[in-house]
Amino acid sequence: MIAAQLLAYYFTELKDDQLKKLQVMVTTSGMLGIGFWGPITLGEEDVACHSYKWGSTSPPTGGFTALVAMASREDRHRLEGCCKKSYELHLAWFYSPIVFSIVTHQTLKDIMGRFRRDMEYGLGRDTNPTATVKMLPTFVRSIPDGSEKGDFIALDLGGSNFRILRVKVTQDKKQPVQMESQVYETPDDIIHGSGTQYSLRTKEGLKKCMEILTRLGVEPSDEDCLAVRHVCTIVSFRSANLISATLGAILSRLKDNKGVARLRTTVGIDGSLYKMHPQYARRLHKTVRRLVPDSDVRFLLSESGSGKGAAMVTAVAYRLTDQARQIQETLAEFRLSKGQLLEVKKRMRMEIERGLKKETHKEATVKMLPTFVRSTPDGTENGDFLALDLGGTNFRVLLVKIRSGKKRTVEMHNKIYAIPIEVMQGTGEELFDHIVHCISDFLDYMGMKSARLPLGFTFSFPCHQTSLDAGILVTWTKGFRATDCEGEDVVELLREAIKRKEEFELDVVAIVNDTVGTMMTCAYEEPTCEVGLIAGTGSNACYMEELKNIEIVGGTEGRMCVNMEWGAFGDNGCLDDIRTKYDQAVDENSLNEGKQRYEKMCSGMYLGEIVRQILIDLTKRGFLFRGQISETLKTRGIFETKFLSQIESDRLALLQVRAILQQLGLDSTCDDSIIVKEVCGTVSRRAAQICGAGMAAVVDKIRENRGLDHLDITVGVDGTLYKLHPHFSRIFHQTVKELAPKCDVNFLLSEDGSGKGAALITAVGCRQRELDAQQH
Ligand code: 0WK
Ligand code: BGC
Repeated sequence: MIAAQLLAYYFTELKDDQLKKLQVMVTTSGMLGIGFWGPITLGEEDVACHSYKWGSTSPPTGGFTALVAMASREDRHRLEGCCKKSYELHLAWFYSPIVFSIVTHQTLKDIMGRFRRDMEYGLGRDTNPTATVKMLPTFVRSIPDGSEKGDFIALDLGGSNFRILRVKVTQDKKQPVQMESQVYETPDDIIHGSGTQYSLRTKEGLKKCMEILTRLGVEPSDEDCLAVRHVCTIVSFRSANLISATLGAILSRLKDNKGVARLRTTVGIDGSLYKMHPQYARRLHKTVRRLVPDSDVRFLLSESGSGKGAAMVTAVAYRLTDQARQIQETLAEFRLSKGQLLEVKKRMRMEIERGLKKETHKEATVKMLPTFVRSTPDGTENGDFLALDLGGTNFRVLLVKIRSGKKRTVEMHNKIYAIPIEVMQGTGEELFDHIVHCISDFLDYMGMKSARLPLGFTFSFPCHQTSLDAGILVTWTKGFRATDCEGEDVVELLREAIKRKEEFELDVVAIVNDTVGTMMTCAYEEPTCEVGLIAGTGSNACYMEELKNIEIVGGTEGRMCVNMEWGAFGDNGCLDDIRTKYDQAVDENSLNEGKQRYEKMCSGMYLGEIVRQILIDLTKRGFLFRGQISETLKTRGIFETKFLSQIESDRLALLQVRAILQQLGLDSTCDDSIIVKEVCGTVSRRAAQICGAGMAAVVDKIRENRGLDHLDITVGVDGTLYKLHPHFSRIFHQTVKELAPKCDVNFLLSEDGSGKGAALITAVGCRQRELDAQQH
């Protein structure tokens, strides 16, 4: 007995480093302990109960057990009133102080690791049911951001007191939270069970100890009190150590979640043990900081209990619900009903008719430009052709070798060149000199500088064509703004630039819109392809219209492909009822304000900008990024449409969405990334739907042109938005199907781009010229 007392006393007086040294010695005796540990196994149930109870906030009972064990035979029986299994405990007593206290730093680290692992188990869907650390979701998704307000009742049950509170949350900076509360008695046995053991430290503590032990019916000596005090200290030490280990595990997980080198955080803490025990807090702080040296941890004692917290959680829940309602209201403007989409289809049809009719063509917004492409390929095309492809994401120069006959083939060689922004927005001469410079580089690269090849020029901008090889640029779109080009024949501009170069000669046979090139490329594979669609940087479509309907061309027989230039749909205001203030902002910030309104609602160049405008608005209203508008978010064009595709990808976890936002310099929370993902999804969905409504108008027009009840047709498609966005094409198909039920539309993705189509058109153009030459 004396030995144990001495041991216990000895331990509590030692500083940590002394404790370490002692460890070596104890281990040896511990070995002894292990031996002894066996019988304890008998008592293990009690020991487990200790450790179990270890976790609870009520004062450590382990100490009580040890107390019993230390008592003289006659005292022990008196204590038996308190617990039944005395004899096992007797054994436990002999060694417990040793076992309790030797929680070395390494052991704590191990416990931290084990706790961290148990946290993962608790978080795992499959492992949670058997996990011990249950990691129960609280559905508290956000911390207060100071905009909460309201009057709340809060109940605080589970601590040493039961409290009912009235909590007023206001915007008053000086006293944002006013509280009134009432504490209600808790049953006696709870008070006795826990409260009074704490302060046994000082002389006064010993006196208190005497008091308590006497009240427990034992007649303790001063030594007894000393020993009891040491046991209490050891038990509370271990409690502080163990809590530190589990807290350390949580802090290390927080650090990993945030992916930061050094975690800076605050631990809100409450509880009578922490508040009342003289050394507990200091011990806990010290051990935690030793266990997680790579974190700056502040401990903030909750002055007003968790009642206020409950009220704040309620206030935050109100705020989040209200925010969610306002965000849904904002996004509701983008969610178009079937009726609205049918209306878009009907209006597109009206604009098509206006573009085709001579008397309304001039004012029409959807220009329905003739292309002088009268038929789709018939397989007899043959020859080597040069093709240029300008207007999409990349500028390409291509050599296309078409061989007709049974085993017809198309061999293509191409090179991609950049068009610097200063060239896109410089002078026309610079732009066409740059184009010719790329052709020269390509001919060098292909070793065919001397060849005088026929050339097909895919020029993806609205051109009034007067023939296959003449096209007046109506207006630039998609970020191009080279001077001295609008109103000019771009084929002439190219020919002049080739002349200026004086290096090679080329025969520019055809100028082709990328929609027409795409249609031809797909029609070469699938003859039923009579419509071309680009859903890329820009947006546009073309289709084979009855010549008699293209009144500005004249002629009655056969068909001709019309380049709709549907990007300008709505420039007369016919879409203003579905255009939002965000669309307005994007248009005002664009190079061609008031033009290409439909394109600006559904093409790749603008979707990111629409999202950025919405994010700015939601951030200004405090719903996102903690209301902080970063410089990045203010930067036009920073939120590229490719980010929409990435963010909306189903395979992307929220963490990865946050990584993308991080790249954009947007420090986001999980909630932020959920809202951003929803905004992206809503904007791209509307784009696919209104694009689908436009296409439904086109295929229904063709069906009616041909007086058919049902039309089977193929649409050749190209464009990065259609190809790369995870949901655009699916929603687009669905919308066409829904809005044009009498048409069976097969969508064929163009593998080779429109360069091949331009070469095919050039081949037809060459043959036509030979035929015309023979007839003259
Ligand atoms: C590839 C075609 C090209 C067209 C482009 C459109 O070859 O003619 O302009 O697609 O897609 P974007 O690159 O604008 O996404
Ligand atoms: C142009 C069209 C082109 C479309 C797709 C639009 O901005 O006006 O000519 O077909 O983009 O590239």
